[in-house]
Order: sequence, then C-alpha cells, then structure tokens
Amino acid sequence: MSAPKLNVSRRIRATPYTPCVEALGVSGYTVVNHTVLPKGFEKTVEEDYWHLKEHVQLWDVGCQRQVELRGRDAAKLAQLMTPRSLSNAAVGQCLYAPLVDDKGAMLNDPIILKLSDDHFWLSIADSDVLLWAKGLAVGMGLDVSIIEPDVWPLAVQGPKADDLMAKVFGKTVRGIRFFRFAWLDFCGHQLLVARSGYSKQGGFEIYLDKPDLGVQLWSALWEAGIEFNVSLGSPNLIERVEGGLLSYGNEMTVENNPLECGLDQYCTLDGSVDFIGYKALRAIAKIGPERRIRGIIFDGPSCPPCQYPWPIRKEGAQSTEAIGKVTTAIWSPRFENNVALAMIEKGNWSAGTKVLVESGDGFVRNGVVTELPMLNNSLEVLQR
Ligand code: THG
Repeated sequence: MSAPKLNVSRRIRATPYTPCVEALGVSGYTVVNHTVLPKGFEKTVEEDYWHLKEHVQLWDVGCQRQVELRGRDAAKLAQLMTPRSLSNAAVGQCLYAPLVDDKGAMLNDPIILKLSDDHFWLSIADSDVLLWAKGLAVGMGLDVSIIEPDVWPLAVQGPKADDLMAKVFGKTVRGIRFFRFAWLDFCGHQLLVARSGYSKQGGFEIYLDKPDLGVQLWSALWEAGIEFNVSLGSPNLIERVEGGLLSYGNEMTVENNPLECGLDQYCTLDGSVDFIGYKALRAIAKIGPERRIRGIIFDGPSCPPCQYPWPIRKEGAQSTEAIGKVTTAIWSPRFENNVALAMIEKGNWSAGTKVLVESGDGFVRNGVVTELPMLNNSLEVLQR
C-alpha cells in the first residue's frame, strides 16, 4: 500500500512556485507555517545531498513566512521578543535570533531582517509568531503594525549559487556579504536578496514580494542554472544534521530554553538588553542548562525516520535511565554511519562520550557524542 497522501485545501497554502515544483516532479510535501514545503523528489535524499554539496539547487521555501513589524515601536517590540541584542544591527542585516517567552522558553528561532529603523521582518520557523507579536503589542499599547506580508522566499543553495545568481541579477550579487541583503532588479521590480539559507553550502534567499512574478523568477533561475546542473531541492536532512542546523519543533520546543539549544552566543544576559524573559533566562544561566543539543554518530544499519524522541543510554552504566533523546536521525553516506541531533543531559554531553541509541526499529546501536557541526574526525571515537 502506498503512503497516505496529504489532502490540501485553502488552509494548507500553496506558494507562487508550487506550479513549477510540481512540473519538475515533486513527489511529497511537509507542512510548515500552514504552507507546503516540497520534500520528496525523484532522487533519493542521499543523491540530493551529494548534488547540493557539488552544484546548485532551487528550493521553494515559501513556508518561511515573514512577520512584519512596522511603525514607531517596531524596534522596541523586536527587541522585547529576543535576547539577541539588536541595538547595533544595521539596515540590510540578517540576524539569527531565538524568540523566548516570559519563562525564557523557546517560541521560535527566526532570521530577523532589518529593512529600516522602524521596519523588521521576522523570517520564522514553524510556530505562530504573528499571534504572540500581536498580543504583546495590544497588551503593551505599542504603536506598531503587525502583518504577515505577501512575501515568498526562494532559496538558491550550493557552491555554484554565486555563478547562477550573477547570471540573473548581475555581478553585484557576488558582493553581498554573509547574512546581509541588497535590493536587486528583476523584471523592473526590486527584490530583497540575502546571502543566507538553511544549508552550510552557501547561497542566497530571494524574498519575492510580488507573487505574480513567482513563475517568471523560478523559470529565469532554472534556465540560467542549466549550465550549472541546477536541480529541484529542499532543505536536506543529512546536510542539516551534519551541519548542526536546528529545526524548531524537532530539536527544540517550548520545553527548551536557548541555552539548552546552544544559542548562548545570541543571548545578552548582562542587563543591557530589555527583553521578555530576561529574569528567567538569567536565572537559568546562573545555574547552567540541564541539557544541551549535541550531535550523535551511531552505527548501522540505516535507521528509520525519528518521529518521536528515541532514548539514549550511557554505555556500561548501571542505571537504565535515559541520559538524553535523539530528535532527528538519518543515514549519512559521508560517515557511513547514522547521524543525529540529540538533547543530552548534563554530565554526559562532552564529545567522545560513548552511548547506546534505541532507534525506533528495535535495534540498540553504539554511538558517540560529537561536536556540532560534525567534523571529519568526529567518527574516530566510535571506531576505537
Ligand atoms: N532562512 C530564512 N528563514 C528561516 C530559515 C532560513 N526561518 C526558519 C528557519 N530557517 C530558522 N532557523 C535557522 C537556523 C539556522 C540558520 C538560519 C535559520 C543559520 N545559521 C547559521 C549557522 O548556524 O551556521 C549562522 C547564523 C548566524 O551566524 O547568525 O543560517 O534558513 N529566511
């Protein structure tokens, strides 16, 4: 029997690129922010992984929805929502930033784009940030307009992204620095183009704010990309796990705080930044986090998808109590072992710790805790 299919309706939104990815043979979707995200293709995840590391891909990431804050109190509200200091942020900058609630709990981990001093986009992961922002603005009497604008990101990812983009947007695109953006002409319309994206292979994200141009934009990129062996892609699970890119709802939820997620570098806790949850997060920082996100490499055979957290136990331990849980796992052709992201309890998270992973298929596998991103030698300990 084939897998059950996802029934779509107006609630599960298509994107301006949906006709293009369907013409190119997309075979499956997931849903993020109430919007489809292409996930299955004719090629396997492994083929897609090698292709992404060598060539260039177009990704329909229209599900990366924007929450727009605009008006006199926009900067104030943006800062209230994140422990990352925005005081030195420049117009034209992208900032990866955890969002937390009054308990210091993770609500989302968007990229914040500063369009002007009173105009921000929060390019969100999978949770309803718009409602939280509106609630805060009403409750605190802030002078700010909050909407989900009609903006549809398209990612161009992979080592040949610069060459492809330069053909369509001109050579100025090569000068855009990492996590910066510029406005570039496409068919007489200025589009926001950022050097960013949900892979470690380099590339750009185009924030299309004129959905009518979606098919034209996709087609122009596709045609320009033929000489670079362009293919249809999407965030690649193997590449993301090896690179240590986190996914809200998978690696972390509202049960976690940013310190557990290893996002310490994006938290200013010296009292100089006024954000909701400061007191709670400061108290957590004083004691230190109880658990942390780490990598795990564990042995074969190829594991099934991790749909619920898998227990991790300590090798040779007397206690049967779990010392952590796997949150995402997949076979890695690079390590010829399985790779995973995991939340690991205090005292057990140092790289090199030997563990046992109970994958959902009844196997108990030998594994080792790794740094993130994973390094070429991350595997050596497992083999000793
Ligand atoms: N692009 C855009 N919006 C997004 C994502 C994206 N929204 C949802 C989701 N992805 C947010 N999560 C992340 C996680 C990691 C990164 C970006 C978005 C990322 N991190 C860099 C890294 O870890 O190497 C460094 C970030 C930094 O230095 O500030 O790129 O992909 N538009």
